[in-house]
Amino acid sequence: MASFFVRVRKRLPLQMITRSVLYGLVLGVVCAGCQEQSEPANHAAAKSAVVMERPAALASESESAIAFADWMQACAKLPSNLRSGFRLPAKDLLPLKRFSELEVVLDRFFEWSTNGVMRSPDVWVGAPPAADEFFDASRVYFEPPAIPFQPFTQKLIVPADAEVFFHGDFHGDVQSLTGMLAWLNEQGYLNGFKILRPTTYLVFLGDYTDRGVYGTEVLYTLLRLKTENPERVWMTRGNHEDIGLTSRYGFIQEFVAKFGMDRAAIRKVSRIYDFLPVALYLGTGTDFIQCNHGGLEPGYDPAGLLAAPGETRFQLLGELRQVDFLERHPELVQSIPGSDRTRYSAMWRNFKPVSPIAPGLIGFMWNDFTLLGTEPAIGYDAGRGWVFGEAAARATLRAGSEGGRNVRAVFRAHQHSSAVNPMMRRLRSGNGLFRHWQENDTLPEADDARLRKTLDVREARSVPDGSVWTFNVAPDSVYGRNCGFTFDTFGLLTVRERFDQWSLRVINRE
Ligand SMILES: [Mn+2]
Repeated sequence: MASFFVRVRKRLPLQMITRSVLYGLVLGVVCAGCQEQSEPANHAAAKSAVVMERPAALASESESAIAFADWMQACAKLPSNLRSGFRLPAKDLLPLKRFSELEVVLDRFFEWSTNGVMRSPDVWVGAPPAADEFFDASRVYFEPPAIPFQPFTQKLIVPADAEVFFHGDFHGDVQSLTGMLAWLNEQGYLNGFKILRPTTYLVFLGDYTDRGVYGTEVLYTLLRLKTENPERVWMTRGNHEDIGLTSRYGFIQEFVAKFGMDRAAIRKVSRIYDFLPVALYLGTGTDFIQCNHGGLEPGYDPAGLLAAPGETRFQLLGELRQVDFLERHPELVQSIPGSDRTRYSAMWRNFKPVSPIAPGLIGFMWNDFTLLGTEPAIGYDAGRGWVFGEAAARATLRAGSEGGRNVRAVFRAHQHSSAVNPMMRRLRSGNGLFRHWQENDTLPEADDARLRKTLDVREARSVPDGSVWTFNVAPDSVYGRNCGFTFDTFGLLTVRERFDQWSLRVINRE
C-alpha cells in the first residue's frame, strides 16, 4: 500500500482523469486490501496487531469544540471554490489549523459508532458484525492487517409528524452547508449545532468531499451535527465516501495540503465512511422512503430489515443477489433490447462486495435513474453503473415491500455534470429538486423555458407512490458554474400518518 500514499503526494490533473483510468487505479487500491483479506495467516496475525491507538476517551464538549458562532464566522471568511479557482486559501484563513481539531470530532463519532446504538447485537437484523473487526475503528479494509469490508443498511422509524431535511452532494462546498445551518437557526429548528424540536431530522445524501477544497470543513460540520444529535442526524455513504475516490478526486490532496502527509490521519478520516449506512429506510413503520446517494440495489432485499421490531435497526449487506432478482423478474430482462440483453446478463452478479466497487458496484452508492418514462427499463452507463427506468424501479421498490410495509419512494443525489445535460437542465429548472418520469416530460432535450412549464417546479410537492427524487449538487462547484446556477437547495419532507399526505418542500438559498 505504500504506492497509494506516494501517489497522493502528486498533484493529479483531477478533471482530466478518465473513467477507465480511474477504475484501473481504484482497483489497484482495492485489490491490495482484498489479498490481505483472503489470507488467513495474515488475518489471524492482524487480530493481535495494534495499528493505531483506540480513540481516546471523549473530551467534554466545552473544552474541545469550536463554538458554533466562531465556526460559522471562520467558514464565512473562506473565498469560494469558484473565486479562488479551487486553490486553498492562506493558512491563517483555514478554520481548522491542525488535524487534532478535526480529530476531536472524528473520535467522538467513532465513540458513538462503536459504543452507541450500533454496538448492541440486538439492533442488527441477521448476524451482527464482529467486535474485533467492524467495531475496531483502528483497522481498515484497504490496508493490512485488513478487516472485511462490511457495508450496511439502516431502518429508522420517525414520528408521524416528523420534519426531515435533505441535502444532496456538497463536494467540498462548506458554505452550502453552513448556509443551510444558518437558515435552520433562523427558523428555530437549530440552536447552533443542536436540534431543538423533537420531530426534526437531518439526512445528508453523500458525496461530502472531493472536487471542492473545503471537504475537511464539510466533514467537521457534519460530524459536529451528528455527534451533537446522534439519533437525529444521519449521513448516508456516497460513492465518494471511498478512499479509492478521495485519493483521486481531491479530498486526500486537500487533506495533505492542510495537515501534512500523515498516514494514520488519512486512514482515520477514511474509516468514518464504514459507519455510514449505504441506504437509510426512513418512515413510520408502514410507509418508508429509501434515502441514499446513488440508486437502487436489486441484489439487496430490505423486507427483513423493515419487518424487524424496533425503531432503529441495521443490516449488513452481505451477498448481493442481482442474478436471483432478475430471475424472479424476467419481464424486466425481456424489456431490454436484444443486444443489450445479452451484454447485460453477463454483467449481473451475485457477489459479496470487498469494496464499494469490487467485484461489482454497490448500486446504492453508484446507480442512476432514467429521466423520462419512455426510456428503457434498465440501461448501463459505463463507469457509473446501472440506470433504472420507471418499470424496473417500481418492481424493485415493490419487491422490498412486504407484510403491509411499503417502500414508497427514493430520495437521492449523485447527479451532477460539468456540462449542461438533460438532467442538469431538469435540476436547474426544477429549483434543485427533480422528480423522475413526470407525466408531461417527454422531450429529453427540452430547454429551460419549456421545462419550467412541463415540470413540477412548485415549492411544495406531493410525493407519489413509486417516485424517485434527485437533489441537486451544491452550487460552489464546477457544476454550478458550468451549468449556470448559483442557488443552493435542500428539501423538507413532512411525514404524516397516511403516506398520501406526505409532502416535500423545496428550499432555495442564494
Ligand atoms: Mn456521486
